[in-house]
Amino acid sequence: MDVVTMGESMALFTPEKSGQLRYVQNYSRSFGGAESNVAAGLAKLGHQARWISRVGEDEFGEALLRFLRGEGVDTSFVERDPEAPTGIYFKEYRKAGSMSVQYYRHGSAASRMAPGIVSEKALKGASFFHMTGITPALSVSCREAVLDAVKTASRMGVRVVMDPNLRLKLWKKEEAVPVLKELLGYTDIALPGVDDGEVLFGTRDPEEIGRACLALGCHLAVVKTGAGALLVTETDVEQVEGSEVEVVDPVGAGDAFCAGFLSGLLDGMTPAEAAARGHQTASFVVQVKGDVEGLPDRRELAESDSRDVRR
Ligand code: KDG
Repeated sequence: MDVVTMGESMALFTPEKSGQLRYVQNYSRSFGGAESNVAAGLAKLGHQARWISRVGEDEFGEALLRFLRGEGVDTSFVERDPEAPTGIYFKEYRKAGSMSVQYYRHGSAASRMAPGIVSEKALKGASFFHMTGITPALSVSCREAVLDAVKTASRMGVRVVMDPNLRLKLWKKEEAVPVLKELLGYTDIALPGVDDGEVLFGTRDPEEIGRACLALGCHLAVVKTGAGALLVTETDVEQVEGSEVEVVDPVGAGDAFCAGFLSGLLDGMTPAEAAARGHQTASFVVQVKGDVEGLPDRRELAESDSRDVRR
């Protein structure tokens, strides 16, 4: 296995038209979840990716697993829960150029993940363990499960990658900040956005955000600024520019960036080259509606390499 990740994925309902959901009758159903989006992105680029979670013993759970397996993701460590459902979420396109999400995930199967779900067996041989700040927001047992997972990964020498992915719809800032900082303490590579940095460290300055991550124990911070990323280590600060593309649906951009970035590292690239691949991967995803459907394969990535990526 190259990368192991854990987190919740949900059935995603996208309305056929814009406006408040009360006026929408028809939706298309797909799937989304930050960590499985990363796994799907890596698998599509030819890497071995395992996603660990808990899904309901229901039709959405079944369809979600079939979808991810179809994308090439290993789901052999996913638990099924006969008593709790697979979560669902809706997108709402209310104003031009903006979108909001409505979650129906409280008490979901994934919210019942508990310590031990990411076992040594599941992590054996992995280069990276990836997690996000969404999982600890789901429940106390999920919080304990992520902490247990990062401790196990660190003990085994598996590099821990964290996207703080702060979701203030799921928990309050006061609750989130200490938990995310504790997790950053077990993290080798942090991938915060500027919005995460503002809440976590009270600054939107990418370099200050990067330095704050290093102060907590990270070895590399890749701070996503929207237009590019700033890579911060103890000895270096490096800016990597992204390419400009028309954004159809921004959800999943950070996950695609992470998939492309880890793909680059797995291919032996430098962190800056890997971040350029991260941008490239993200630029595909945002041009398609859906959290993962726009992810590129190797051929598309190679074609766009020679075209529109500024490094
Ligand atoms: O990063 C994209 C995710 O936010 C999306 O796929 C759904 O996991 C999700 C969430 O919690 O919002």
